[in-house]
Amino acid sequence: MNDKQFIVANRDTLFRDLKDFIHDHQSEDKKLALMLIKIHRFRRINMVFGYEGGDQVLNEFVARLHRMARSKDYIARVGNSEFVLVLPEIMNEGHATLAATKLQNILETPFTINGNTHRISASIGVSIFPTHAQDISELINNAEIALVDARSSPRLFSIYSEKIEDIEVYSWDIEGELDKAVDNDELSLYFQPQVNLQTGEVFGAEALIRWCHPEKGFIRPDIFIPIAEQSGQIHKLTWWTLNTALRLITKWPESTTPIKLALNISAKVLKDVAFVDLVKAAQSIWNTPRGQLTLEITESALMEDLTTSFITLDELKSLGVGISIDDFGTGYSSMAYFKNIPANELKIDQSFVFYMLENAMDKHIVTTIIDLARGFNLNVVAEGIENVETFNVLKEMGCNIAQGYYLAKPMPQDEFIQWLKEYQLD
Ligand code: G
Ligand code: G
Ligand code: MN
Repeated sequence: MNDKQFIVANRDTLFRDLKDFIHDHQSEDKKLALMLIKIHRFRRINMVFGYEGGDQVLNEFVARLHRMARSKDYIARVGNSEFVLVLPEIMNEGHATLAATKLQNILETPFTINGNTHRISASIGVSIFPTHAQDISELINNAEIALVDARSSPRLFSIYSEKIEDIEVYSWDIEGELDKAVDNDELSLYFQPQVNLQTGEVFGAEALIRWCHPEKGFIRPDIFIPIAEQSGQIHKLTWWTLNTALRLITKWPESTTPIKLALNISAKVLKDVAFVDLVKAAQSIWNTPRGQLTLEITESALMEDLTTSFITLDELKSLGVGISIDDFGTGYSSMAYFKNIPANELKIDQSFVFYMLENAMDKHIVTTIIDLARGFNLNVVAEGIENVETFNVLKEMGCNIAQGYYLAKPMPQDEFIQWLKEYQLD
């Protein structure tokens, strides 16, 4: 661990110094790159390791950044887990790409926090003066647009271009297009299987919404769901998902124990007083057997308004609907409320499952959640299982349901039915 403290500018000094940088570059034939770096899941690092652990990561990150940077480069911390690296006097975009690649490489070595190794990932958005921007605010703005794009790029890195801006949220009317999407049949549901870890039987499937826009291609739910939540379109979407899913499952092959269906429900919808009636109506339209439908609610959504959500969840339970707490372990729940939680399932957040074999702390969290679930007689789903080793260890740990790419990726209805048939033959 490196305990040397490096000098890092803050947001205010960055703005001041950028003025000088831009001024210097105006007269010359040189370019300047602004890289916006966002460390992922930093909140979780703070939660698991405390602020001291979080600070250890930041110090080490800055130390590595200093080691890779040229002496004329400039580093600033602009948010909790956001940094800016200014690369003055570069000749072309290639230099920025090189720097971003180097940056991703220095993150490949795990970080040590309180003696535990931990992997850190970050997205990088780049914008170049004067190629992409004429002033500071445009430069930063375009780096932010690139940062959004970076999250879905293979190397978690993106350089601003008008094309990106075009597909990113900023410049087109997602809200308007989303309204049409429902009517134009652009939405579909994919299903990802869940298997009983102890018996090997199929337990159920999680339905995941997909939007294929005729011109823009696939648009990720992490982009359009938050917009739908803000605009209120989430209610229409939820009604669509509920009905589509319950209609589709009537075509699933018969099996000895009915295959459960899990749907994601956003916090916004949970607060809607009419929601319970909608679920009731959809179940009666499609004749859904009691116990087949499970609703996944994120732990953080639940925590937003405990009293109201507990009442709603109790009403849903009385309709024979299962309640699963999604992304469990990331939402700061306390034992005080846990004993009354109206749920029958916990879903361990995939970030804990990904590295549980190499990270003792992650494994410890997984064990704790499994024990907690058993103590309260709840099902426990591990999602994000990507290999057989993780699958086997979870089985030994007494986890009861598995979900992840190791078993299957989310699939369209026809493929899912095919998968079921083949799986059940084995
Ligand atoms: O399937 P994918 O990994 O792209 O999903 C990204 C996120 O979008 C996940 O957090 C998932 O829970 C959420 N999501 C997927 N489908 C739905 C849906 O139908 N409704 C809501 N509210 N969220 C969904
Ligand atoms: O937030 P929520 O738990 O609903 O997110 C579910 C998302 O996780 C789905 O979109 C699905 O595509 C994704 N997912 C499921 N299993 C795996 C896995 O094994 N690896 C990765 N990387 N993602 C997964
Ligand atoms: Mn989910």
